[in-house]
Amino acid sequence: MELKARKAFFEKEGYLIVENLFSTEEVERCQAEIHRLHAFAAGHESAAEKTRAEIARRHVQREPFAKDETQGDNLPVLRKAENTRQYSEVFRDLAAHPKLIEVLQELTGSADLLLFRSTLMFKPAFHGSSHGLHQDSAYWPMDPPNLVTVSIALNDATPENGCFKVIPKSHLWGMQSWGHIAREQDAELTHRKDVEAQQMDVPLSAGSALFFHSLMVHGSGPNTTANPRNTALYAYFSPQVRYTPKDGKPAEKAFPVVAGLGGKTELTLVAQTDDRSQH
Ligand SMILES: O=C(O)CCC(=O)C(=O)O
Repeated sequence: MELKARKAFFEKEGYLIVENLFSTEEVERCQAEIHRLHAFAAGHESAAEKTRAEIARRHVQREPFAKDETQGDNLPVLRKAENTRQYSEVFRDLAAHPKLIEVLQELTGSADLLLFRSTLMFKPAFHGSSHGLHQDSAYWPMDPPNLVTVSIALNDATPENGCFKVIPKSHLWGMQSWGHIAREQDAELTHRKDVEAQQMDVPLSAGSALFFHSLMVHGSGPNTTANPRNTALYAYFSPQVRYTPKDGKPAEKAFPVVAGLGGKTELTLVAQTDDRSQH
């Protein structure tokens, strides 16, 4: 699909699949780094890696439904790792990869792009649990709610190992309420009987990417197979989006710049005003 056709599809459906965006070598580099991060979570690192391993340990979350189990070779069962760009060069570079930026600039219509989130979502063999259906913008202090997320498949993702599920055109529904995102293996993905039947599986081959609007309803089922389903997930926004924190969250926040903005490395957004300053 041409870039312009991709944008039209995204605006109509709320999502876009780009197949084989990354090469096998690029995916293997990410897989090796994921293995490294799991080793860090287990406390295994060289002296030279100590600082980044300590930061990584503060950002990984264990799978809440896996109790004390481990994966093979005694690695912990992790659900996700947040803020990967703080301790992983591999995932910092991936966030600003020119192949991603080209699509994101087209979808957002902005040459300037900031990074809201850099996460790894893990679904280890047999242990990966469900993510209930939800809209990301219902949880994010950003207005207008039109961020773009990309989920890059780092293994083949299928309905059996917990690939994404989306509801096409649901980004046009406005903000709604969804309940808990973390759900046990056999839990239903939503209590909302009115939307249940509209879910569509999005299988992806490793290296392919799903882009979606932050109001699009999505989730994922459990991993019931012996094959892991790991993804790199990034959310981006243009400087037109304001930071609108509530409930005692910091009044200003620095966001990494991944494209444009005169080559600045970050931009600090000040809460609920148009006053933006750089530090
Ligand atoms: O990767 C997944 O399985 C779901 C992630 C998700 O829904 C999210 O982080 O908003």
